[in-house]
Amino acid sequence: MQAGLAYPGYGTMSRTAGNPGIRPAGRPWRLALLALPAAFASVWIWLAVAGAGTTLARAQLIDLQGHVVGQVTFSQAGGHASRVRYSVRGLVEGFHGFHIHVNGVCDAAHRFDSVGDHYDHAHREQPFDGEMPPVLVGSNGTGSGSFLTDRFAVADVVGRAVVVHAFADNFANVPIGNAKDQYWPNGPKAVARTSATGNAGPPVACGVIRRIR
Ligand SMILES: [Cu+2]
Repeated sequence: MQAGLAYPGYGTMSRTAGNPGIRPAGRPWRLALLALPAAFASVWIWLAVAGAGTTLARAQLIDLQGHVVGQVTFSQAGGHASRVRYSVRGLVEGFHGFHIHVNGVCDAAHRFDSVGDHYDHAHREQPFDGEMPPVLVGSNGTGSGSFLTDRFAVADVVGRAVVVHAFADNFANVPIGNAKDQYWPNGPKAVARTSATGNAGPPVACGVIRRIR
């Protein structure tokens, strides 16, 4: 007999030993099997109808070899807010800067230089509007996430590029040090790197944001 699993308040539960007293025989059980998928289907239909009027855009991410490595969707979430969902694969483990850049051109042959500056409606430097929470890639090379941002509406970013950078974004938090091999607070080297990419390094994945609804 397999050892049971003890949970507070639930007594002892076993993975193998069923309780014949709780399984109804015959038709009621079959009806339950039919009702469950129907309930799921109705929820999905309701979600589809509820979201039918919202602007939706999608970007397929490619890497520097042109291989598809993920997808990002942008859905209008009311007012000026957007819901961003992403999934990536085949990337290096760790945090990666995740940005909207102004040009919707992903030229892998030229290391995605084609994406141009960061998107910001007021042409600020950091924090710019297209600076999003970082992508966290696990040890198996995949990552996924979802967040809400009011920095842009979906229509603002359609036709632009979403970029995953090689390294983490420092969000303008420049390390303070005074040794020669460290950044100096507000020193030209620190400011230049932070302004360019949040010190996130070059793009490693890129996708053009296209409206699909
Ligand atoms: Cu960037």
